[in-house]
Amino acid sequence: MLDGIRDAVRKFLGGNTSYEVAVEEFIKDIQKALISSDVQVKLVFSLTNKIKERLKKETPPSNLERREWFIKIVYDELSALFGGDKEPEVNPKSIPWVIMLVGVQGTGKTTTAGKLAYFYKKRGYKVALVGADVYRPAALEQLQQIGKQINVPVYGEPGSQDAVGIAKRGVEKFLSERYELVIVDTAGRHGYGEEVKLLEEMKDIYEKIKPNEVILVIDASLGQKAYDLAKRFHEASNVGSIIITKMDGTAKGGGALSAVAATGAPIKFIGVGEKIDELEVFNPRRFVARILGMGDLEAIIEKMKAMEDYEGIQKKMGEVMTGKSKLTLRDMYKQIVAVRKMGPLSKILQLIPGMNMMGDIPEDQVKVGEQKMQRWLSIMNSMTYQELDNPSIIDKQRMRRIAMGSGTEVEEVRELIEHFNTVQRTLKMLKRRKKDVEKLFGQMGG
Ligand SMILES: Nc1nc2c(ncn2[C@@H]2O[C@H](COP(=O)(O)OP(=O)(O)OP(=O)(O)O)[C@@H](O)[C@H]2O)c(=O)[nH]1
Ligand SMILES: [Mg+2]
Repeated sequence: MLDGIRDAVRKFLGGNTSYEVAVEEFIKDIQKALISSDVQVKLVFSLTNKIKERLKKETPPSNLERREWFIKIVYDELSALFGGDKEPEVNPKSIPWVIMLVGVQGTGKTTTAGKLAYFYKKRGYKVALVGADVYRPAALEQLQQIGKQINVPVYGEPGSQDAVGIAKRGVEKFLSERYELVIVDTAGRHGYGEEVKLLEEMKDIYEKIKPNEVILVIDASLGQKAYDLAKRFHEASNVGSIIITKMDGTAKGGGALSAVAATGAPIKFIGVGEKIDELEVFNPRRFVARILGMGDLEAIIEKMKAMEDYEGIQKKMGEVMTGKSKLTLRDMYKQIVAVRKMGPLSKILQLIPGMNMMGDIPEDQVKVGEQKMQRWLSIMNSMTYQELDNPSIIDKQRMRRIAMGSGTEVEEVRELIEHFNTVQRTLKMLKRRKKDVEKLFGQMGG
């Protein structure tokens, strides 16, 4: 999925087919990528239909290209499915608050019970745990160990087979002791009759303890099965929220989308590791970016735009190296502006095909700090066109004038010019490696 979507975005933004054809193709690519990442087919189509509809109804803002705008719509709609810009409310709506965790075996219920206890304890709540799993060997010991680690009491009845009774007695005990948050861990397997029995038991516990909130715990790698599974748990116990575990181990998580659709419940947390503090409050946009494998999509959109400017500059550099044109401070000005938009130069170089060949240029030779860039831009703004196009005419007197005009020091003006000379030398050095360079600029269409 990661590569699928990323490739689709690249293809879409960089393609030379007509916009209409590209959109059709891009939508198909997205559908394919989502379906292969276990998002339910029905859901994928309702999503893409919505996107198509917006595409017809709306017009892009003037500062965005149509294609970029389209990508933004895709990102928005996908994020909207998960709650959009809202982070979920995770604090209990009232006190006391009883949480019951449900989910199939091995998804991480017990671990998550501990993580939640720790999370809320740190927020100042008086928290307790109840171990109502009587089927998994050593389930109670597992929970007790976690409880001990975070100093939270655990109720359990060793040897008992009465899961419903344990849950009820545990909750009652802690509520009578004025605990504010009671978290009940349940079984993920059942000795006899498996799933049907398990769901019956969940229903039973649910009705006896009347929790304020049932949280469905699902594993990020669950996939297509998530929809039906979530639906069945929802019917048994009225799922109120969802926690996706093991987000650290997979780039998938498409099943999460299906679980949300099946229950109408929001995702509250994601588990990102086995340790007690590896639980994050769910953030829809970050999550979508994560399952899409695109980092921060909005930043990418901006970078892609800056990349075009940058490639224009690179083309110019290519011309400079082949002697077709001369390097000027104007080029460097543009370069600095583009680089500032794009982030660290080393990262940018990796983004441009063929650029890794330049890997042996010392990093600090091309690295310029953010603050310095800002001052250099001011300096260049105080230069005449003549000076920008032909920096060698800048003598001491001109330096003084430029420094005054830009509110900087003569030393800084000198430094800028020295940097310019270094860049020029670097380009000459690259020129000597003509073969590499030709290959490089050939690839970039320069
Ligand atoms: N990497 C990773 N592992 C996790 C995460 N959450 C749980 N695990 C691991 O998943 C395994 C199963 O976790 P449990 O908490 O025992 O799962 P369970 O749902 O209680 O299992 P049953 O009691 O058998 O139903 C353990 O090895 C956990 O350490 C997570 O967010 N990331
Ligand atoms: Mg367990």
